[in-house]
Amino acid sequence: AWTKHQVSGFKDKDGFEEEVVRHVETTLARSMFNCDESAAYSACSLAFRDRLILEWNRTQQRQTFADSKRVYYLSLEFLMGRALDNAMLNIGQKDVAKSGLADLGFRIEDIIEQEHDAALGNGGLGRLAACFLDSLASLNYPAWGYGLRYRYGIFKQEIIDGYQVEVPDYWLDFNPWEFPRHDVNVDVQFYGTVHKSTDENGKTHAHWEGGETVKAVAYDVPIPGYATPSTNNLRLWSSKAASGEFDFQKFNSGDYESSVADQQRAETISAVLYPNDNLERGKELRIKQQYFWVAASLYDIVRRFKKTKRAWKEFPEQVAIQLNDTHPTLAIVELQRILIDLEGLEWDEAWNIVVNTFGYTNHTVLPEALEKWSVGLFQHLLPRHLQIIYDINLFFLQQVERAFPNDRDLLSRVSIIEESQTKMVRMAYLAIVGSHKVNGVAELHSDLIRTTIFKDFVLIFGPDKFTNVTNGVTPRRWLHQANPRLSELIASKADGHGFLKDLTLLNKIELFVDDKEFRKEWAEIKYANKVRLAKHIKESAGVTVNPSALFDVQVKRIHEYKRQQMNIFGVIHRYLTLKALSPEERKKYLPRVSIFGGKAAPGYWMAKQIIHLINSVGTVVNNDEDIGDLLKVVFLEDYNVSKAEIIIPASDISEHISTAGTEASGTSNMKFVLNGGLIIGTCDGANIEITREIGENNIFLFGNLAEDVEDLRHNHTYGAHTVDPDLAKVFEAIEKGTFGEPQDFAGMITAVRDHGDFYLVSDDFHSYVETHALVDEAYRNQEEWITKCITSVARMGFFSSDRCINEYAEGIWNIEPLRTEEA
Ligand code: 26V
Repeated sequence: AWTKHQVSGFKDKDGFEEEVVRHVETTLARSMFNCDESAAYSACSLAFRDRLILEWNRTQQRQTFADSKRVYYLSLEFLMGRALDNAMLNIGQKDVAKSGLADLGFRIEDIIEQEHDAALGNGGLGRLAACFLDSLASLNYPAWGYGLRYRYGIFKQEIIDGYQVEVPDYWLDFNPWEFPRHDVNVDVQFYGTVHKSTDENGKTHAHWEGGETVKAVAYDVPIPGYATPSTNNLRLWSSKAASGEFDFQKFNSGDYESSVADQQRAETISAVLYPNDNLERGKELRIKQQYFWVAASLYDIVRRFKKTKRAWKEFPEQVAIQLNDTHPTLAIVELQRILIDLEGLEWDEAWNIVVNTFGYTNHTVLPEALEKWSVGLFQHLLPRHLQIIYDINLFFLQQVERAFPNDRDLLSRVSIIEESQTKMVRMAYLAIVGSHKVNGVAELHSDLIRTTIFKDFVLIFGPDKFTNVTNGVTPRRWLHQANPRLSELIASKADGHGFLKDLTLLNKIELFVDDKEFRKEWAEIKYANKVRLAKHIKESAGVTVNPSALFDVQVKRIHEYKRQQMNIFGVIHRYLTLKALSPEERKKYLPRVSIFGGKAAPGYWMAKQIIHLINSVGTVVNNDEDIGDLLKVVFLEDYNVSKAEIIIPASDISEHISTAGTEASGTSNMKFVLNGGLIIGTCDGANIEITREIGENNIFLFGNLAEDVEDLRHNHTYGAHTVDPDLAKVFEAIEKGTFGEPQDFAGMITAVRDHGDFYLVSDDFHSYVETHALVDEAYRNQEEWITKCITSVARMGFFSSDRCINEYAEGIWNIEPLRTEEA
């Protein structure tokens, strides 16, 4: 029945083919006789893009006409992955394309694979933003994303001799999914000075004269909803020199080189995505990116509001702006500046509007990830904004002082300005003070921010300002697209594909948990997905793995808190155990493939050491004839969204083993379970809610709890700290040179043994190893294992990003979906 409500697609496969041929012959100016896969990809994308554009325009018109409240999602990262497959599925015409392409002599999978990932993000935070865009469009919310159009996305990772090497990701060569809007551009100011003047009424006015202007040019990306005509917009800003191609003044006066240099400096702003995840370095270019993007986006939002000719006080009834972490916090200051300096509002009236407009999502409690910018840098780059920040802080501290008189300690703890050697602006505090809601991304995480890093603010503002919205993932990409056979099997038992729009309908499959035929097909699909991954492993890493072995996967950014080092130590422990057995005893062991993937930040020395150890262990173990298929260790190069779509559906067990209290949510944990894989994990982030939903018999939890971490760390520093005996044997083997030059891995060992084991690797190691033994045991009983998998999938309905977006819409944005014409 929903076919009526979707993007008007091609009439049939012939209609599709005609469009592809037309694009090959006209847009691409090629002949069908030399149409290779790359040209077929281009033409196919252009054909689908044409279908989207019409609905995209209609959606924008509908939203303008309805004149209802819009939400703007400000994120420096959108980890979109590929667009073509997603567009075909959301429009509901992948079948048409498949048979049309077959007629033209192509396999649809080969065509899909031609596309370069749009990798404008680091990891979980950026992928969450992409899932949110999919849900916002699928649920018909009037919503825009705003971000930066980086020329280089996250670097490509190559593994050379076991080491990570970074290669630039130039992805814009041919991108049919973006539309340059050269007519939509904004001049953004930097540096300069502030003058004050007094008018006839004695009121002072601030005027900021910028010292440098950079032009922001809009590039729009259509975001198709699933089974709906709604097609939303993602607007990405690209930086350009303000005076056009060249500064003709300089050009004419013979200063050609310096005019080129000016141009390049301007273009540098949107040149590259910062590749650190969870580490803030306070670089000037990074804050320039932030202000550039925030200023352009707010100008655009305000311009759109002004067209409605409403009074300013109605702004929060028309506009909700969500801050994805503190990266866009300057938007709070910029809106206040626009209202008081440019629009002439009084401070209090303006501030009221600002606070009611913004919501702030926190994504980490790691202190090294919390943004702080030096006051000096601000003074230089954004002098007027610094004044406004000081005023915001002054009024806020006065409010605190009135409510808590004579508590100087409290005042200095919550001040937006940190009075340290180098004075710093604490961006998270500014975001809290300037927003009406602050949310964490999983229950434990939201509790932690309320009781630790932001506890003073809970006291000041009351508990209602702080809330939880547990993350979710889009079932369109992470089930239907990544695992089409499983999606079909579920549809056959759940009355069709309705679960892709209401994921709680997955519960219908629990009725079939004992259905022989269903279970058989379930197992066959998992096996086929493993065969596909095995093929990829062979091609990319050169390792032959047995698809019948247990596939144990940890794919995510490499970070000490995520504890890939504990995983590889566990693998070494398994290897040593196997080696010590007789060939007869060894046969009783369950064959296992340990699969790793993930990027290290280029400057993160310890993370790079971890990658090197994983690869070195792989080289030794994979070539040990005593071991054979019993253990293989694979590091998959260049983990990204499109690789995740192959890896996740092939997992038997995946690792979500962060030190308790450090992983805010995790979202791949949800994707793995949704694809019929089980989890080994700590009581951290969303693992806790996953356990509550699927039942504790269906998950392998281990390790210390968040509430005990502080004491354990204290003991490491002041008590007797001995390394777990099994872990000590692992260290011994590394130090003997079993996996190559011991010096190469010394840092990983000293971190645990001599530097306080901050991430509790030793404390959790025993329970980790024991729990892996339970995994082996459980996997031997395939019947029970499959029951666990089916039951878990059936109970994953809660973790859809649709549920999550509905919670934001109701609890934070106060917006409603827009009815589409047919609805
Ligand atoms: C990001 C960046 C990007 C580059 C420059 C420096 C810098 C500093 C801090 C951050 C914040 C990263 C926070 C983050 O990625 N959090 C992750 O958010 C996911 C979505 O909510 C969540 O699932 C992960 O657990 C959490 O680590």
